[in-house]
Amino acid sequence: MQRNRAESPLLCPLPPADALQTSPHGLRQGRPAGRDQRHHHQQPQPGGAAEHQTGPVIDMPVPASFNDITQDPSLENYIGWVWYEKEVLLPLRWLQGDPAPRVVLRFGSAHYYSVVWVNGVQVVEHEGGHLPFEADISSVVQGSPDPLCRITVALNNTLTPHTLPPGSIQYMADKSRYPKNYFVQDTKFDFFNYAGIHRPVVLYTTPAAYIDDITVTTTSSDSVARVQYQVSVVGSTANSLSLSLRDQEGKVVATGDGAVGELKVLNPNLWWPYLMHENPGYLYSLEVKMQAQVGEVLLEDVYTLPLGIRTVHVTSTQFLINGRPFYFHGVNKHEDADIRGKGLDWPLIVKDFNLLRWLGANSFRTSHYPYAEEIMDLCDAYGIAVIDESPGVGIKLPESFGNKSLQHHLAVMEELVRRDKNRPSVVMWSVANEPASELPPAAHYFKTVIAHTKALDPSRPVTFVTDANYALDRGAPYVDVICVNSYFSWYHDPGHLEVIPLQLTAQFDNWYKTYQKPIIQSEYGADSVPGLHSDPPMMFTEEYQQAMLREYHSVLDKKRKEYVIGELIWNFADFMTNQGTTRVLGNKKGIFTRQRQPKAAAFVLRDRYWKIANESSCLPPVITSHSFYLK
Ligand code: BDP
Repeated sequence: MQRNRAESPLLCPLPPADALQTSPHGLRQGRPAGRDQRHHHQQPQPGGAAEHQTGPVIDMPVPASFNDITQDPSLENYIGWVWYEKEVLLPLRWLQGDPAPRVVLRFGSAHYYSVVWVNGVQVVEHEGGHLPFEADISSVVQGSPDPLCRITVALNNTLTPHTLPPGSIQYMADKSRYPKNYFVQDTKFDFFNYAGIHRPVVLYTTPAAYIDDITVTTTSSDSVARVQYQVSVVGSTANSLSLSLRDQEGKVVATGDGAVGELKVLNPNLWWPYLMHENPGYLYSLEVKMQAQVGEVLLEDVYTLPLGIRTVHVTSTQFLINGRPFYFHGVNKHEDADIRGKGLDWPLIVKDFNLLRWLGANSFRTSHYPYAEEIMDLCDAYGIAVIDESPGVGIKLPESFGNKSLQHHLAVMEELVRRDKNRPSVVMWSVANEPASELPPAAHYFKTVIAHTKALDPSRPVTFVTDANYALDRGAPYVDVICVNSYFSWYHDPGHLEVIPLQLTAQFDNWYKTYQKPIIQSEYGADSVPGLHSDPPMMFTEEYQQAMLREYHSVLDKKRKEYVIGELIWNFADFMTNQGTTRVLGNKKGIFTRQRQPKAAAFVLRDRYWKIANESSCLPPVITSHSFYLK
């Protein structure tokens, strides 16, 4: 469980789309020395951004990536320290009381390594983008005579062989070809390494004794469901806990007490994926109340958790949700858009969910890192099944399989599982994408990461996504579901659509014969530049993208009757990458453009996904009216 902005009336978000700044300062770039990866973890000096840093000062919106906000190409490709700063006034009631409330500063995510000060006092540092972190700032702000709270953030987007994702700095020493101190950041993944404070920053309070974590798992038979819960409290040993579970009409359907227990729900409304039931994404609401006597005072904390009742099982040929076979007909996505880069963008998020429903997609993979909690909330509510992927993308260098990297990967899985473990939409964890899993150390590495993830959450299957040869892959023995990426007639035999039936059939047969585990085609696709046409189809045209999809689909149609349990197109939408000779303003394998307009391939996929949904015994809710998502 991660407490977030929705829970507390005392919550005081820093204004979204406002600059984190002290007048008139916003974001500053660090010293060039800070760019050197050898100084990556050298602490920047505490204190204000304005006092300590060189470089231009820019008004910078939060949340957003900083890269595409200005006209300055050096900021677009900047590697190193940047500084954000903002002053906020805290309500006086947050600063007083006996005991005074606990004041927390929370970041939804910041890319990549962050150090945070409040009023010049360091309160937290955090390694890794894509996941939240927070600091208890009570002692700092409550000790101050002034309700003004100065928040200063130093952020460094340098990737090293031991970060997730990994990267390395290449120094170009040849003075005849490169300017002095020239370097580039090399990464082995195919998306632009946007950086900045990507998700909301909020301040919230809890009582001094508070609910720190809740874990729920659910099981069900036809007429009874059981919700196992575990609640942990911090700040008091003498406390009482009471729980009540309400249905969507607000009726209490089960109650419980104590830190560990089970709720019994008669005739439950199960959480079903979109297109598998006429009422997908059914969420109960679990209210957990804590009362604790601290000195003379009785403290009360309340946390309300949306809760979906569903089960997930994997057999050698099937993926079962609530005991029924589930076929993933979905997409791979990115957090990516014009101008804001990877910054959270509500209109874009809601647009994407409307497109997913239009498409008839019932699932996506969070390629290649955990997505914003706001996105995950909508997956829970709309019944979109999620393969929740860690930022383990581009693990290619031998040194990235060593103990230092492994320990960091385990820590990242802990953060991810803690954040998303209670989400019914999350049906599987993916620990990595396309690692060099044929290397000998990959065996120990993936065995350990997968075992650790299963220990953290025994209720879900675990996988990683591979593009290695079936006979050489050293991580595959440890996964529950084989997820394979392939680009026949694109990266292999470019232009030769006729090889697909043979090669794709062999791919599936080989993997299945070796492992007898169900298989997901976790990526396939072709770039297309919208508006480029040719007949017969040629690469990069809309016709070629359509034709390639159709070739894949005819093989998938045979294999989904056997052991193939899903297909996820690469990609939902075009997205930005590093510049390169194979990228025309980014990766163009989207079936939608970056601005979310359909290419011809979107209609091919839409026909297919609705056909698959209608074939099953499920009841597809055809969208006939518009409902608005209000938050
Ligand atoms: C796959 C990667 C994905 C890339 C895609 C491509 O998993 O991140 O964007 O190839 O090249 O191998 O389009």
